Amino acid sequence: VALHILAQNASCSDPRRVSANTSTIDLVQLLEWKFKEELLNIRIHGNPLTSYYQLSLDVLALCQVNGHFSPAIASTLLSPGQKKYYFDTKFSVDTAAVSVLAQICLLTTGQSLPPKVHQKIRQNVQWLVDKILAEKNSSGVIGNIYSTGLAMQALSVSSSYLEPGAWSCLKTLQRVLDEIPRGTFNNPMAASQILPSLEGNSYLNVSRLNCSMDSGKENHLPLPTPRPTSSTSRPPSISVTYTVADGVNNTFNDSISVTVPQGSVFFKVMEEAQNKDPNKFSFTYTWYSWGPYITSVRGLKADNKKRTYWQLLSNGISLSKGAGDYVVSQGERLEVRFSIY
Ligand code: B12
Ligand SMILES: *[C@@H]1O[C@H](CO)[C@@H](O)[C@H](O)[C@H]1NC(C)=O
Ligand SMILES: *[C@@H]1O[C@H](CO)[C@@H](O)[C@H](O)[C@H]1NC(C)=O
Ligand SMILES: *[C@@H]1O[C@H](CO)[C@@H](O)[C@H](O)[C@H]1NC(C)=O
Ligand SMILES: *[C@@H]1O[C@H](CO)[C@@H](O)[C@H](O)[C@H]1NC(C)=O
Ligand SMILES: *[C@@H]1O[C@H](CO)[C@@H](O)[C@H](O)[C@H]1NC(C)=O
Ligand SMILES: *[C@@H]1O[C@H](CO)[C@@H](O)[C@H](O)[C@H]1NC(C)=O
Repeated sequence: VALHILAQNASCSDPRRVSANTSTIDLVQLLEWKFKEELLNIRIHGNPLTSYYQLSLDVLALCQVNGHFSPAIASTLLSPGQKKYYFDTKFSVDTAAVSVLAQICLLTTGQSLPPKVHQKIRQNVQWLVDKILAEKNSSGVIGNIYSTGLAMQALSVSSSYLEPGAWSCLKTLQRVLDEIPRGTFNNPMAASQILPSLEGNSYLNVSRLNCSMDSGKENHLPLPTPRPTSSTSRPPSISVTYTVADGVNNTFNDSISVTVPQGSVFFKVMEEAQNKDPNKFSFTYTWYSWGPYITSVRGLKADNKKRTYWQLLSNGISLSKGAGDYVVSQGERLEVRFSIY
């Protein structure tokens, strides 16, 4: 809902009056309600229904459209914390970046904050900015390449929290530009998260658009006609090892050798294994905007309440792409491992 509010806003359409079939929906009211449900769940169970990434999106969207919520509660919600900003032991740059955007919005949007709240938010942002910077490597990547776009947005709106010379925006930008022709951002979601920072924008610019510039104009985006893929010869086959393992309770760990056409993705390997031996290698998935998300393997289901998920690995290293995008190569040792985040 938060993402839809931002999208409606960016399209110069009112998120409080979205026409849906014959009626209209108030997305802002809907998000206010969902946000309350999240706060309630945290009070009762100590954890959100979704994640702190999504809570940050909530605050960002509600702040942008002047929705009804308490900045004081938001400042406590987004304060430093292991459970909030880490998956297992790994700091989540993505989560921190959206949290910074949300809190810079709180600091810069119209309504004046009580001094204590103002100061708390400033402290939160400082902690987050320092943590984000600590995840930067010498080539300019911040976290991994898919968190870099969000990190750029966060750092560009919080420049007053950075020591001079602490971050070279140009170097990061150059690194991102180098990755584009390699197809790194071919996934539409990956593209959508990298684009704003390439145009000097952040999600905070969404509510500052001049919509009167758009009125009366028809939008005709020229869409490229897809070129027919001229693959005449069949690609050669490659073989990989595929393992399914319960890394939580160690109840199983089975491997199989699978042959797939060169250029196949991880998902294809999983399908082949499932065909060969459904008892051991069956799996289910849910389709998200990022692609297929693996929800269960061999009947063992991922469960957010227990913080379990099916992790994808190659040669023992966690992948930064999903099963639908990761292209496998000859001799690779692939694994899906039931893990805790
Ligand atoms: C939270 C999160 C998770 C949680 C999801 C559960 C939860 N508690 O919410 C956990 C830790 C389990 C997770 C797992 C994975 N994730 Co993740 N995740 C995120 C994060 C930080 C936020 C997603 C979100 O809430 N979006 C907002 C909501 C509104 O959008 P949504 O699409 O409905 O969100 C759901 C899906 O995105 C899904 N999901 C989460 N991650 C992934 C990854 C893939 C490939 C798919 C298809 C779906 C998916 O879970 C979300 C919650 O229900 C994003 C960061 C980002 N920049 O987007 C990374 C991100 C999407 N994940 C990523 C990756 C790589 C993975 C893994 C493949 C890692 C791995 N090696 O195993 C696995 C998925 C494996 C599988 N089973 O298929 C990458 C994707 C990059 C890419 N090019 O595809 C991102 C961008 C992080 C990054 N910077 O690398 N993830
Ligand atoms: C739209 O409204 C009609 C009439 O109320 C209903 O039959 C139809 O299922 C609705 N469609 C959707 C997509 O909600
Ligand atoms: C920086 O991180 C990226 C993505 O994780 C990686 O590909 C690259 O090799 C790293 N560069 C250096 C110099 O460590
Ligand atoms: C986005 O907003 C910032 C801050 O108001 C401004 O400096 C920047 O120029 C805006 N970006 C664009 C592309 O207009
Ligand atoms: C918005 O754009 C219109 C049309 O170009 C212009 O007349 C108006 O001054 C702009 N408003 C702002 C606030 O920039
Ligand atoms: C399963 O076995 C493989 C091969 O021996 C090993 O590489 C992998 O780490 C194991 N996985 C787990 C979760 O124990
Ligand atoms: C691991 O096994 C224990 C004991 O059988 C069980 O209580 C727990 O739910 C299992 N963990 C997961 C994540 O399934």
